[in-house]
Amino acid sequence: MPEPAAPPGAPGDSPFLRACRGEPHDRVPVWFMRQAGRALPEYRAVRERHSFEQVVHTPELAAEVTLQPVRRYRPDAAILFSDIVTPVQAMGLGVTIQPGVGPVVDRPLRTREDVDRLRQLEPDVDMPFVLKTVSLLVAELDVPLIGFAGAPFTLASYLVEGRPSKSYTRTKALMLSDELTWHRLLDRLASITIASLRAQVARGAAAVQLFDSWAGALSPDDYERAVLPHSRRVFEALADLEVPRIHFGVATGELLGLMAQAGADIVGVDWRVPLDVARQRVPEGVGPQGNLEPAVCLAPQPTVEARVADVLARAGGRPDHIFNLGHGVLPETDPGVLEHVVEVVHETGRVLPPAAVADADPDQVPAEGAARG
Ligand code: 1CP
Repeated sequence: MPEPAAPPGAPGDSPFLRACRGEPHDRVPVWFMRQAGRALPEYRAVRERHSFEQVVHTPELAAEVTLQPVRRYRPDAAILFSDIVTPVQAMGLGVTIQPGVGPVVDRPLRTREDVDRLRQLEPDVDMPFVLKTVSLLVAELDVPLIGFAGAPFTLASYLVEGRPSKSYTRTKALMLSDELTWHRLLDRLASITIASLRAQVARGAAAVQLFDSWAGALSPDDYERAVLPHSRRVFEALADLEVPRIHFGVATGELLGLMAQAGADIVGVDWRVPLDVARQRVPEGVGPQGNLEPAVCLAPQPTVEARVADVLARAGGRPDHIFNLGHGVLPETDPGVLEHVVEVVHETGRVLPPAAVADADPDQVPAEGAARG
């Protein structure tokens, strides 16, 4: 029997899950991408004693690091501490996470023969430590746990380049020169991602986020032809689990409509597109997540508060908005500022009742007073 989707400590009527479903709730939910690690001194203390891989491979440590930001910031959701390359690393593909760099691959995948080295992921055999972490967290948390995985394109960018890239030259060269190998690679990565996400949900992850962080490097045409079918397959393969699905990428302003077509319930928006504009680019029924510019958290408090108010106003009090940063927490951020952002969102964010949403003009950014109720 599959385990229940909603963890015992995180009821299905939590503000985060209700917002994912577009249902009325009493406060604007907020969490931060990359809320674990990075800015937290208690994370750095763990990392002084253990490598990143040791933390991820030791369920008690990974659970502890996931809980650290939840204790401090009191967000409405936790996100599993792991990495998008963890599944392929666990399959023995020769990936290391280098401090200050990111994922580095011993033998990058660039030919049809290389791609054939990618087998299917068996989550229980390959990454039991991740699943144990999920189980520990679900037993401990009183907010929903978000499981996550890398989207086929973003994973491919690491595996083909061999390391973090700014231009994705080799990835694009493969995509544009050998369609058969490209689709074979993305198809295999989609299967790995599906297996990983399904296993996380089976252990109690209450929602999933697919990170296509670097999809914004593509033109809409290339995205639609070479990437969208694979991301769509991921979302379709999760539909029967009935957990909310979030789809996020950076610099994806021109892709938001196409990304929404992949089938997620919520589309993450980076800080480059105002939320009210983003809403016009996605169909009714797909909610926005975002989108405070992460660098705003380095500014003085009045600026932080004004920018939080602006995001809330542009969200218009609609019940399907999840407050987040437009990308991950910057390492320089003072954790106290994130704590304050959560308080301000909870205290000043207002969720309109369904009747008021129906009356609201979607093209109109409400005055600040209206958003603050
Ligand atoms: O809240 C959290 O921090 C949760 C854990 C988490 C998540 C959700 C980590 C830990 N990584 C991720 C996802 C991830 N990893 C993404 C998608 C999110 C995003 O867009 O930021 C990406 C692109 C990666 C790849 C990756 N892993 C990078 C980026 C490299 C680049 O291309 O610029 C880096 C630096 C890593 C290593 C990593 N992952 C996580 C941490 C805390 C670290 C740093 C390791 C350390 O402590 O030394």
